[in-house]
Amino acid sequence: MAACMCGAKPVNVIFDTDMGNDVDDALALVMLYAFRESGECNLKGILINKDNPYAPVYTDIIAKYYGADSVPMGMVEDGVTKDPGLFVEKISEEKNADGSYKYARNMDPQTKLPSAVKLARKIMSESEDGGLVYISVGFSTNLAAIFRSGPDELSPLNGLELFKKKVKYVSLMAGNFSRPVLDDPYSVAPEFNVGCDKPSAKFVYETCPVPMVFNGFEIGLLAEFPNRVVAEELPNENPLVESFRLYTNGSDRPTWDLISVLYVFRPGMFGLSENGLITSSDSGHTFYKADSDGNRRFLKTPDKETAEKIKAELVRLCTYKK
Ligand SMILES: [Ca+2]
Repeated sequence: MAACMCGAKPVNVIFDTDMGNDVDDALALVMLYAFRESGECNLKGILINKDNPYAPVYTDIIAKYYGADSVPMGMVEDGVTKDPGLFVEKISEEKNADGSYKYARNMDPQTKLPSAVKLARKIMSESEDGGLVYISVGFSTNLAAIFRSGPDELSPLNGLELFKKKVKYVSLMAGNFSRPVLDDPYSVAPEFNVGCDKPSAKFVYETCPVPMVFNGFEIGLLAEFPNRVVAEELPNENPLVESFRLYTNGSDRPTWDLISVLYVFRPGMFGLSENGLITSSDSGHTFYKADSDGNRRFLKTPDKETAEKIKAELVRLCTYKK
């Protein structure tokens, strides 16, 4: 695989995650490290949109384990989901018998990180035009704040102008675009990433100045990440192993966030809807309307055979040997 990528330019990525609300964010991040290793990805920054101080600490632990802790991180301001969830605090606080931390890290919950907006503006101001792909696998809190940001010492452009100039497209996990839900959006509860920060989602889907590719709730359900692979194929000292156990209690887990990463690097594995408009309501439900002038699309539900291929590729990437 690496050989056929020779000469191809790596994709410059900003990764925006609610790390800690589900274990798929951690697996999605490991995929980015796999693509970094194969020369396909240049991970420019990680933005945290879960507003708990252990979210960045845990992210740093994963980064350090994979030797990628030089990637800068930015933190959400006034974000949602302030609870630690099931694993980020536990993994961060776990100690050895001698009192040292079980998992190495460069920071603690008191470490002051730049705001996600500042870091995003810095990365964008240093990027070539159209040179970035933005992957969003949590809430739209940071995106909304970036869009609303004004000119600063980093760029005379406001957030929307800067984003339009520097970002090629957004790949995001959000909403639900299965056939029955497209026909009756109110038949299901709002998807988590939309429902937790409804005003930001609504604003971002309406105003995002570049194309957006939505990966709906229905896709990740079709390719569950096998618990067996994590338990048996990853070394025990990998923090993912314990995280997966704490979160899933031994079950397989849908690959929601992993799909949005995979699309960026393996677009040929997915079918896309026609261009259209995607909006969300005050209630957090998502709507699609075909429109040749629109630049929002969603991933089509893959058939069973394709879903198996997607799953195999996700497993291969998440078990790469660093
Ligand atoms: Ca997530």
